Amino acid sequence: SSDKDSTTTKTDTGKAAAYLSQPLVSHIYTADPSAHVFNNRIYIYPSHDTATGIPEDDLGSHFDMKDFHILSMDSVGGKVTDHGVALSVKDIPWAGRQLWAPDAAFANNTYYLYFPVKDKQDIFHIGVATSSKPEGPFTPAKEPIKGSYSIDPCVFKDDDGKFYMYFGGIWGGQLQRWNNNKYDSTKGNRQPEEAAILPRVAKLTADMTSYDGPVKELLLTDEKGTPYKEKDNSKRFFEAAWMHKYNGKYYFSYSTGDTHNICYAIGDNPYGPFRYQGVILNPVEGWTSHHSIVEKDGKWYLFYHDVQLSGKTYLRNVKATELHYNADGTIQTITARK
Ligand code: FUB
Repeated sequence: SSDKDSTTTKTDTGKAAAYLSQPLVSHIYTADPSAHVFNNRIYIYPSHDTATGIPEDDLGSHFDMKDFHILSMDSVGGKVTDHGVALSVKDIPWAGRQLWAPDAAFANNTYYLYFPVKDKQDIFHIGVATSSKPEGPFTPAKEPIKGSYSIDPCVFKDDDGKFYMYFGGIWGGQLQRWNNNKYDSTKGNRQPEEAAILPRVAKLTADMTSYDGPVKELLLTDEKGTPYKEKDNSKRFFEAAWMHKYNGKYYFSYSTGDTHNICYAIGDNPYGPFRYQGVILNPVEGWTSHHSIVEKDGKWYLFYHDVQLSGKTYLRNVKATELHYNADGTIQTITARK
């Protein structure tokens, strides 16, 4: 209905207890929630799912998103505001199609929105857009970030004020086509015995719009320190990178894609290596799983999505629930199925 595709500002309300694990908004479909606390308020940077009639395939062509809406709320369980269209694919000079999972950061008195989109040759790159307000509207740079590729940027601010971008996604996210930061359109998915493809990391320059040096691979290993093979698909990286810090340790979390887990691994510095610790979120309804983790007022929250409202994998709805650590710093696994 036209209501589902509304681009106007709307609000949803709900009572705190019942609200947890219910869709944060239901007047539009939203996914891939990257949550941040700016000015003591929670801002969520999600994908905006719509039904455009593109048939489903293994490359995710049915995820045919055209703009972003930013959501905000004072607290999890409180009133959620949809700030309307913050950036449209038609306003990004280099963009072709498929505006996928974004993230945001604040520095230099400016809010930066980072987004993956295919260029006019159908190759994913990551772009940046700026605004004076966390909810936008955002003005995109004329070119993608030089040296960027693939999807799902996560921009992490370390305690020393340096920012790092983690990114990448295999299959439809095209990471398998990039080796040593060079593109080869003939490279397909890896075979079961081959080394698993690794996520990427790049430090950002002080102006937040470029990479400060070459993109590096982020080494992920199993509990024993052994790097993964492609066949280790219940634990190896697929997409949805997120980084957060807890008690001085770096927690890198991600989706395993075709096995639908959100896993995490711990490291001692932003470049890793990262050793597997377990599952944060068991498979949800729908094929994709994509999350973020944020602290607000001393509590930790997991933002994630499922397809409760539509039952369709490409029409998702974002949710939030509390996340709990054990005394040893491990995270308690969340099962969010209805
Ligand atoms: O929303 C499109 C894609 O689906 C995202 O980029 C992936 O992380 C998956 O959630």
